[in-house]
Amino acid sequence: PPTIRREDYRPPAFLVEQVDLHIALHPTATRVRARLALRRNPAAPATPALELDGEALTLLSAALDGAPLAADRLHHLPGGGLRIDGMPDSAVLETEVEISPEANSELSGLYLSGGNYFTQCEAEGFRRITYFPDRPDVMARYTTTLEADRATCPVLLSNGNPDGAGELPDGRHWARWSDPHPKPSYLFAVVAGDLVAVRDRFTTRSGRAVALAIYVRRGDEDACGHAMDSLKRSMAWDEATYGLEYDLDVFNIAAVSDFNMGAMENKGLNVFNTKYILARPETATDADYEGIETVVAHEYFHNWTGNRVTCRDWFQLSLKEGLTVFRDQHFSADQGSAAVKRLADVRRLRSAQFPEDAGPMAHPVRPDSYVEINNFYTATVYQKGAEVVRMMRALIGEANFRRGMDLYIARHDNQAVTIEDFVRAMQDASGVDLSRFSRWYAQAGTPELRVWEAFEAGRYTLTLSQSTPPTPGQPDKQPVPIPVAMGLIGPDGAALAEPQMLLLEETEQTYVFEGLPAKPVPSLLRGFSAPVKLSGLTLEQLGFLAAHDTDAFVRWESSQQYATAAMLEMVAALRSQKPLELPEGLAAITAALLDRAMEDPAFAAEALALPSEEFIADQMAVADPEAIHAVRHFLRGALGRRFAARFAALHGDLAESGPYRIDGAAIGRRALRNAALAYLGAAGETARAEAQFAAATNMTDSLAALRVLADSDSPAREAALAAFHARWKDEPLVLDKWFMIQAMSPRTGAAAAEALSHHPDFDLRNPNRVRALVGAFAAGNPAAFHAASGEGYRFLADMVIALDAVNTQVAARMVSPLGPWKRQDAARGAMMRAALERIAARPGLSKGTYEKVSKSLA
Ligand code: BAL
Ligand code: ZN
Repeated sequence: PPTIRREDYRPPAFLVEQVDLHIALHPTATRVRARLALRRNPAAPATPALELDGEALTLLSAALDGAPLAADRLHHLPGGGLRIDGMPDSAVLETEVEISPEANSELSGLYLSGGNYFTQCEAEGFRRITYFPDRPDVMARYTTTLEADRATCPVLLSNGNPDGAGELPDGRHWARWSDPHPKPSYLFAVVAGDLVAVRDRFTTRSGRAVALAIYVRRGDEDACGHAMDSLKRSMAWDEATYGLEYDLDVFNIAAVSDFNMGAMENKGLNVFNTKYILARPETATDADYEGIETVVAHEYFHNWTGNRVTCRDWFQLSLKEGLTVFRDQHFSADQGSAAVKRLADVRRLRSAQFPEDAGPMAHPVRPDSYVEINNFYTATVYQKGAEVVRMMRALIGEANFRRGMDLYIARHDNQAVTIEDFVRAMQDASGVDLSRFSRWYAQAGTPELRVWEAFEAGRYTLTLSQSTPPTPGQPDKQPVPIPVAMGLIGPDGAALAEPQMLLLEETEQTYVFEGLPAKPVPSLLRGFSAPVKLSGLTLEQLGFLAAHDTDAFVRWESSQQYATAAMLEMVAALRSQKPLELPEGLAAITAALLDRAMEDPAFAAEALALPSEEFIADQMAVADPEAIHAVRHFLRGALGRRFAARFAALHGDLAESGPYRIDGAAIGRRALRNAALAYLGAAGETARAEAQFAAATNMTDSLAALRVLADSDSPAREAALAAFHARWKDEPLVLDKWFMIQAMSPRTGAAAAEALSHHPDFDLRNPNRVRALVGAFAAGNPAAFHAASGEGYRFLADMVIALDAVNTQVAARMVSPLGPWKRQDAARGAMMRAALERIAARPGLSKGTYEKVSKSLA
């Protein structure tokens, strides 16, 4: 399959001014009539031919300016597109195609889920609905007329505002939608079927009344409150923070249980995975509630950053995604504890993006090439992209950043633009030269920051150096500007200097602080001011910072770094057959955390969690999954035993009385209480978990208890899993949790995971279920996935091969855990390669899976 390169970008030969669609819905034979008003693009070299993308379409008719197109002017292209020769400068093209939503297991284009119709067009799904120049720099106005059977399809939705509806013969009906805003085809959407609406209203600050609705399956109406509330808060926040108002009379959301992504920002008609809409205390965890708030905000914020101003081409994906993740993170931070939100974001960045940056698929935030764009909806484009925007704001200041956003939108409203356009707006608004900063968009890899210090006669010298390791296709790296938020702390814990922002622009720079009464401890990267790896502090300094820093991030980070160092030493000890012991320094940090736990329970819960096995593996040149697991298991048990009385007291004291609430304080208390429960479970005390499981009235507590039991050798394990299944077998999102708990349990080996894939409730066609079992096992159960027998790798390869015939996007995603084979020992590396080679050898492999597998093998 061909590689698409950023440098090969050419403007489209033709623009589309107006699209009028008529879609007669039918499960196996949907008819799509498209009328495109085309105009030659003055900005492109003249060409006589028009090329249209198309995939899995059956062409029924084609006419240009009212006359059927003769066969010698109409050519079918390899891959499914069309070429029309002899094009005038402007013309109206009318096509009719037939498609089968029922046969569409890719979940891209128009498909059926539970008997209802949904679409997904990003990135390249619109070409599976009609022939079109399916690229984001072709922006058009759309009207969409939908026609369907009234009894089975009472709801007919598309983008924009409603624009008429009526009856048709034979029990059919129609509805028309008009979208006044020009948009790229990837934002097109249709939802139709037997859905019910939960309604509300929002009035924008300039007085526009917006009708809000969330469409769900009958019976789920009571589970939409949190999503609706999150939507209204997002709308108000974007007005207050950026002056951005909503721009249509309706804002509709539809929830679907078969969905490749989390959600999709289609103009005026967001389509959501049910996972990010439905929540009741009995069925959704606190993390689910937080996910809903974040994703609802994210999709809403796209209305300006993505929809009104969109991407010129898919290499610019982070233009909308990095910026919109930055905006949703900022919004969520404003809703509760900003410090705890930051820890969660950093944890996620480090668990998903840092490994990506160190693996075979490493790519810049703005990639230079791709085979399948769906493979680039990555943690790098999203999460690292958000960090880059965050650093830019730190460099130019909040007020300038806001001015830059205003300028960006004023300049580029209704345009498809590039990341350079965004950076230029920030630069013009602030007067700060950002040319060097743009390297963050162009270079892959995580910069490594090192610290040296000297102190003499009141003069403290801090030297920082940076280097970025080579990544595929980028052997040599230039220094990037790294904002280092910092402070200096004296031996008594008091600040010895004003907090400040150092800017490390060169490979190495030295900073001098005069007149200090004593040697300070440097508190660096406060708030994680840059997405880098920091090293060079001693264990003693880390322990001190964990206890004394005023910056919550550095306190947390220092305790995590301390634990990491201790765990790496223990792994080395275990490998040379030495007995494991609880490091007293780590016990002291834990004791200090417990002393202050009730000051901020949410923070304490985050800080008490040991670094993940994956994170420890990432710190080793060659990982040792069994030893890492044994060490972490040992440490959790040892800490649980050492502090058993205090964990038991916390668990008792934090017991909830009164109704379930989902504010930050209540979430924090449950998190700390369940952290205590988990430590007690690790110490072999499962009676509390059994009692909590039996009595829980909310999913957070129920699942936390089930996780403890599932990870234990308690006789109650099987009964608890069976009871959970029996109770929730008709709730798909809860059943996903049942699969996930088992997939991630160290007690589940590869054979047990494989057995779960034959469970009657497992379904390869449902992406959530696949992620809950296969994704969770391969990415979240490292000891079992990397079992020395190779069974884990074989299981994953079998699943990828089976999935590739059903849903290529999900299949390609599942390849990732096999990528970093160079980080494993020779025997495991060889088995991982063998698994990749077995996938690569499959005839008819999709180009997305092929790209992941071939890049992993390179
Ligand atoms: N645009 C795809 C889903 C999202 O990032 O919002
Ligand atoms: Zn997005």
